[in-house]
Amino acid sequence: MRFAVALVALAACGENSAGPDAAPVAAGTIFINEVMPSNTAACADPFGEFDDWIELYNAGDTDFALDGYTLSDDPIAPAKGALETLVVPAQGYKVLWLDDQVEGLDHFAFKLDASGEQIALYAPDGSIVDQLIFGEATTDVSFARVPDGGAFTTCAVSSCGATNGCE
Ligand SMILES: [Ca+2]
Ligand SMILES: [Ca+2]
Repeated sequence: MRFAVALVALAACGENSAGPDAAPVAAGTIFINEVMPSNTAACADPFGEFDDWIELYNAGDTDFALDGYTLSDDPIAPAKGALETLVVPAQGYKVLWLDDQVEGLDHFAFKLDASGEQIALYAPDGSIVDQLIFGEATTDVSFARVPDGGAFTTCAVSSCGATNGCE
């Protein structure tokens, strides 16, 4: 009897997640806005370390909670990094450190390959919200969408946590 009740509860939960009250769609609103696979002097994390970083940008007018979203450099393992309680503020930015260090929720257990690879943000349903596939990266030069949310270019003057302009 208990088993049957549990099955009914699971089915109801699945229906709700696909219903009209589902979480807001991130694609087209949340962007991987800037990526730096090789950082020696551009932007330091709160511990003073020049680690690999990416910047998310929220083009929307409301704060966006990333609970259930994941980040990965490997399409075979999209759930490498869980974004948990992180929030991208409305019209704002969130810098994430790919440093393989245990330094907080905005630090992740993998780094970017400066010789080229990819980085993608996944929605809770596993779909890709945004991604960048990049070639060899120049040290302290970022791949950045200019203007914010626009097309990728390279920026010798990067802007972690601030609007992209390459200057
Ligand atoms: Ca660090
Ligand atoms: Ca920026």
